[in-house]
Amino acid sequence: MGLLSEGSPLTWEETKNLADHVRKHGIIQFINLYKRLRDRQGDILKWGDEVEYMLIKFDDKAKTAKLSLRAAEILKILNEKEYNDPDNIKSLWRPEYGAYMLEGTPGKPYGGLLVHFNVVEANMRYRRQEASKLLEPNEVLMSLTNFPRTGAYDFTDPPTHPTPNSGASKSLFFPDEVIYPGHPRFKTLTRNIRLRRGEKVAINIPIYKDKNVSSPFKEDFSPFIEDESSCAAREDHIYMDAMGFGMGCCCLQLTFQACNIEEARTLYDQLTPLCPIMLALTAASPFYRGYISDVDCRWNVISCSVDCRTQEERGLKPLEENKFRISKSRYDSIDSYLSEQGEKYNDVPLIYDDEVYKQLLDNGIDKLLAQHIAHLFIRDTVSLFSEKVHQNDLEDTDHFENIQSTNWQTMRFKPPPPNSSIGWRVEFRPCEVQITDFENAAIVCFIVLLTRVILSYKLNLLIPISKVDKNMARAQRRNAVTAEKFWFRRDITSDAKKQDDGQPEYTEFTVNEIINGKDGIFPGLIPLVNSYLASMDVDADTHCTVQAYIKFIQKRASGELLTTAAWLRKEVVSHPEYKNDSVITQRINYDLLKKVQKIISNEISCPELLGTCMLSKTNETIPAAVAKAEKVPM
Ligand code: GSH
Repeated sequence: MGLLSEGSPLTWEETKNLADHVRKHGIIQFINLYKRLRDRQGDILKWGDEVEYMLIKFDDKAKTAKLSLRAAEILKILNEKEYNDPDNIKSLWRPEYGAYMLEGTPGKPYGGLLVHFNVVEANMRYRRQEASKLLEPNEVLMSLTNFPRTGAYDFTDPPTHPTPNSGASKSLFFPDEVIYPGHPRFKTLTRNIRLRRGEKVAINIPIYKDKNVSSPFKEDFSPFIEDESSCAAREDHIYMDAMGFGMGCCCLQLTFQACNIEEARTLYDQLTPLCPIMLALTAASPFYRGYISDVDCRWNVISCSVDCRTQEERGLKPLEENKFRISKSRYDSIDSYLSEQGEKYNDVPLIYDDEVYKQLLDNGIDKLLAQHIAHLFIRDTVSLFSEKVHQNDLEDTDHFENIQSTNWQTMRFKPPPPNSSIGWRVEFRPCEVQITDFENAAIVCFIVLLTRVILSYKLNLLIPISKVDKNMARAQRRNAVTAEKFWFRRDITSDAKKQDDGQPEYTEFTVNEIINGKDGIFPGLIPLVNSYLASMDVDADTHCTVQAYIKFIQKRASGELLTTAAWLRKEVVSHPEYKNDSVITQRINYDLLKKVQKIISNEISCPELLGTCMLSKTNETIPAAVAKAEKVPM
């Protein structure tokens, strides 16, 4: 997340009345920036990771683990360093949705050298230590995708209480005090999403039907019997009713700077079919509101948690006040490719305002980019600050960013910010965050290596968008890595013309086949990465580190190592206090997170999750001689 605009939020009524104003000026701002920057060339490949963390507070006497709501206090201290010496910092820290969340990135982006792969994990470690130094005794920073008991009884430190009749969420379970208090964006979004939708958000995730779960599973929400929750809650599902259940989850994101707009469009498209595959491979969130669910990933939870579509837009009522039926939430997978190569795979009907689309075309923007932007702009603003209403459309881009940054999709196509040295970028957003720095570094380096392989070998991974959507649904199912098959392009190495051998362009593979290859049928992404690496000069330490990461990814894909989600499930169901009722009690939660803490601090090993050779040679600094030897400019 970039630096957030600050100011005083307008009321929902005021914001709603300015929706067309924001759209109109947002489009003009995009047109102006496009004209200024479309021919920008020669930016070099840079990239960076973003890790989201949670603060956990243990009570060893009471045997509880709760979310500690001190992120704002800690962030204030972390940000001082940046404020005092912005050019010499090794990390950047930003707020996120939860009052218990922190987002950390490297102080500077990494570049094109292979040796940069050797500093990723050390920098992640540095960040974890830097923030951890500011914690109280028994407080721990964890990169957990979801806290198992969010919204269950007594889940925060200090204790908080939901306010179903007032406030931003009006949740039965998620108190407003658990929303980050230091910036108005988060509460404003929460309130406006609920008000725009016309009712609370409704998240229903299938419960894991262990043998002692009642059938049907139905919770009693009294005394809120008349509350809309009793209608929205579905049988055999874990019901949640607040944005915090979704946006309170943590993830691992990557941003790439491309050398020009064309390369950015190629990367955006080529990484799209990998989103569901990487979601399945990084699955890490099987627990919600103190229950074991039947899904392994956060994706649909967040999607429903910010679903601001009205009943008309969701197709439940005829269109009267609203303009469009909209098939997806603002948080979902992308709906169209951007490169010429991708055009023929855009098989999902795109909703947009014809006038906006035409205005973009009339200003020299090509069809593919115009429809992408017009489609993002079917959304209303859900957060507007009084200071930002009137802007200079030739210089400012806040209205464009307002809509762009609340379209939370698997991929994000990012124009250069005004007056900066930053080029066209793409963001890769599906991955769930893992428990250890080793795992997160492995995933990050694997994805960056894939981008190099895609660009150098001119790979083509494209499949129809509708198939990517199908894969997104499959990726979230329990044990998807080993149990599911995913649509994937059959021949990714030869170009489409040469490929006309009468066979279908895409077929279904397991994650193992996609990552490790299938004899004589599919080369596998890792073998391609390895052949790319074999052609490069790389120093011994970086080689060792990258090989450890690659082996780890291979084993996760083959099922030899458990996914984080599978490991978390296993820990809970084998706990002596577990009663086969899919309930995660305070004690089970405490023991689970204590174990996570010991894994992070290397007090215990966890070979079923991490393997036995998770030793990288990661290093905080790049030796000058190594950088020079790679003969690539720093
Ligand atoms: N934690 C999220 C996930 O697991 O996918 C991603 C982070 C995110 O999208 N955060 C929201 C946001 O708007 C918080 S409301 N971030 C700023 C941005 O995306 O520009």
